[in-house]
Amino acid sequence: MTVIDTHTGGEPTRVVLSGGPELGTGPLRERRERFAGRFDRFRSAVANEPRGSDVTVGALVCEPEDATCAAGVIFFNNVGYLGMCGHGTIGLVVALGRLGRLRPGEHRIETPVGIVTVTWHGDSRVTVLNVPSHRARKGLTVEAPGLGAVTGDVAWGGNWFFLAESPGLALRLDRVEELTDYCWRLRQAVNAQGFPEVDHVELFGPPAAPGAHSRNFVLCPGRAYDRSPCGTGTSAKLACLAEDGKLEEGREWVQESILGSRFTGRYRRRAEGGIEPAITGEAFVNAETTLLLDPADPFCWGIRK
Ligand code: PYC
Repeated sequence: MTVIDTHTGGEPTRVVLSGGPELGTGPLRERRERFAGRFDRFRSAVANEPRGSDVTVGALVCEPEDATCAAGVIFFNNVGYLGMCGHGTIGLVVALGRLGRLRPGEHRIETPVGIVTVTWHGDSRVTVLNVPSHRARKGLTVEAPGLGAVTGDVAWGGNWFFLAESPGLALRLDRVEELTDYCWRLRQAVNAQGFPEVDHVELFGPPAAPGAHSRNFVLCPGRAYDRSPCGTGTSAKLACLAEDGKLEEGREWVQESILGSRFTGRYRRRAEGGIEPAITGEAFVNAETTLLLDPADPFCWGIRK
């Protein structure tokens, strides 16, 4: 498989350009199901050790169904598949730009959960006009074993999130173990309370650097934390801020990750309800390489958990 590796605010994306599974045609939602049902070993070979790691997000480039789109993409990770991926889209666009497959300017990209419009600024910067985002539940209180009662919101930003204030745990790299344990328990409690689709948990606290509005810690479905501020998570946050009247339409929201990397978000309200979020971030290319699959290798298809 030929791949190009990028990172967006510290979070890796491995873009699979060729040699991946042959998923045929049709809506990307259906092709993602085919990927999961018949070709899941490709996901594991790319994302899991020994070639990948728990934090690797894969991006399989596909022919789009909609001819107005420049590309289609299916995102995946160490345990499964994503709907959309904000940092991954930024990485994909910078990778395709480097290869000369995209020019600076606006393009449409098809994902399993809808079409997003991206602007490649011609350098490391990309703006993603994400899928419509909304809050599904405000102020859900869950009782998680060992954590007590925790209140947060459930929102969609291309993936499902539970968003809550950090319970006094500092959002710092030296607290990652505690943050991971906290978010994992929280996710299980939220899932048990009628939200089985929520697979990301996002905690918020004050920013560490001037100019940012907030810092976050995002735990992904495979127990890896997002090194970037999480594009779909920032979209979900914007939906909550918009519904609470805490951020005006068009105003900037600077979201800091646990590393201090930043996304800048803003939104437009939709007449149908919810918002259209726009997220700007930066990605850099780390490697252009070929992944080799040797059937004699006992770990050819990756080490699954
Ligand atoms: O940036 O949307 C994102 C994302 C989802 C999972 C990891 N990053």
